Amino acid sequence: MTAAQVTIADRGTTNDSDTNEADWWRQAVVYQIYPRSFADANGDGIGDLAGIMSKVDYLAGLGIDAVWLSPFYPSALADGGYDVDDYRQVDPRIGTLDEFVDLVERLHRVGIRVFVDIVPNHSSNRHPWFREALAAAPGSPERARYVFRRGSGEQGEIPPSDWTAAFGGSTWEPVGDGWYYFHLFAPEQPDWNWDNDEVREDFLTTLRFWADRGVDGFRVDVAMGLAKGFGSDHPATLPTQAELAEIPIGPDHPYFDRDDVDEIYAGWREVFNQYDPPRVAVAELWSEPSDRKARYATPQSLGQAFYFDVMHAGWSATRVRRVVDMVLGWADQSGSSSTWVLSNHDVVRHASRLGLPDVDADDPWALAERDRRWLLSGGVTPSENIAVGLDRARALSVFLMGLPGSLYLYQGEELGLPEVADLDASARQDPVFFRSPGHNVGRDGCRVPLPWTASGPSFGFGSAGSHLPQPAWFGDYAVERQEADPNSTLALYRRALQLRRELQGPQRLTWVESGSARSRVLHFVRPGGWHVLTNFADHRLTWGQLGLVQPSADRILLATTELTQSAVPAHTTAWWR
Ligand code: TEU
Ligand code: CA
Repeated sequence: MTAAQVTIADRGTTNDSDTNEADWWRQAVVYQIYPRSFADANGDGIGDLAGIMSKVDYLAGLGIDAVWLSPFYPSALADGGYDVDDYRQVDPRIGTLDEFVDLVERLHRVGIRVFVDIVPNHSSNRHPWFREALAAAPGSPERARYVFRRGSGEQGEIPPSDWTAAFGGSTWEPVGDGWYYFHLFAPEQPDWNWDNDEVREDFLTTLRFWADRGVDGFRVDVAMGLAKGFGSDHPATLPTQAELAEIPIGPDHPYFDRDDVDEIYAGWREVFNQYDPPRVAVAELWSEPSDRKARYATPQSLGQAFYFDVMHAGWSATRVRRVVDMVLGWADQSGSSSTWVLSNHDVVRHASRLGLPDVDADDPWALAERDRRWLLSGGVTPSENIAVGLDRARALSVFLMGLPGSLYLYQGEELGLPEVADLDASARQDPVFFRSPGHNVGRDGCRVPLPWTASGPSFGFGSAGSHLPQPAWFGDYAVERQEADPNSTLALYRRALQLRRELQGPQRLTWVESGSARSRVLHFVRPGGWHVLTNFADHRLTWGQLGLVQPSADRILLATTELTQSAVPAHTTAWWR
């Protein structure tokens, strides 16, 4: 290090034993597959397990440690499969259980582990137990598996509360006898009653079912929503929506992040630990920054948690720095590892997002709000924003790849794929679009099937169409094209992930101050002298301005744009040793 570099923080988890087999997940790269949109082997326009099977070599070539499969269970697709009819079966449109077992074996053979998605907050309204609940009388054991409440008024015509659901509309759906069931999301997604022993037992059966079939880990949907504070039939009153909005999520909230969720996951942990190696899990948590999130990541609970905070930091050295420190702190606090995510099936793809004008606000939801408005206004993107977005996406992704901890990638981000922001209303599928008309166009734009070839039907997704229409420009991003281009985003991901594997060490980093450019640059060193530096400025910065002596060419490991003129260009991450 030169004299200009000052170590201002040194962080790490107490557990550096990543070489232990049971700890494989701590710094794993997990690639999310949205099965319906990955690859379609039988040409019906819907991605399937056989399609994933046909891409095992592609997945192995990426340099990932695991895949996470979004729901592939039988479903009416009222919410893209997050409305599960049967937790222990494969949707016949996607494949069979035998194919699933086969796929897990094939992936294991090439060193890729498998996560499946568990959706424990709600079932679908076609689940046999929900059908039984509807057929049974109020107060029956069948209804006790879900969250039923009687309405007020003579006939129960007034819903139990005026709460609004996450996708719009009321959280209460009447069933015709003066009673209502509670749904946090769409009416097709009735919430389970987690006070019910049969429900608890059934989920343990589901976890064992998949673990017995070789599944290594579970991604837990809406992990903070399970415990409800209003399970009994007639509490005096429920807060109004306006009052609810003032209750911070946590112990006093009626349904988000209550303390009693811990006990549920302690039971799951017992099941995980009955396997060798122990099964792992990651909690999906949407909430503001809070130390409470680390609870889900302890060894007594799910073991790891998604921290989406970096997604909400946008393109800003100071905000990203703050989030990185915060998340490393939570990793320490929980004895787990940090998790880094820029994209998933619920958000605008980050290659598009990072090209939008910044909103410099402390509100963690400010950027999500900007994205919502952008989509609503038609998602028009000037071509220079597309280029900037891609440069920033490459830089930020490679920055995160350098951080200690585990990284979750979303299918297509390795292609630098932008959002399909202008889908026609007639093509949309997301309940968010239908339930919040004129307010939110929904999440279909990040779920459009992948382009594998530059031309041909559905750009190689399948032999025919695709269940969400692909735009003409999709071919430009095709895997085929990027495999032939050493400067492609795909080539960058492959190279960076391979290097990451070689350079990976203990979960520790040391921040380095970057001269006068500090507010526009992040620079850290990992054990072994692995330097990671990102220039967030929209102009180049010379090594002198960075307070650094230019590393000789043979020390440079990687750069997300070409390093020229003794400078790090705008929107660029460089690694050197
Ligand atoms: O998402 C949880 C969730 O809270 C979402 O409403 C999230 O806030 C939103 O999608 C952000 O745009 C999970 C799944 O990831 C999502 O796909 C499902 O729709 C949802 O649960 C219900 O199962
Ligand atoms: Ca198919």
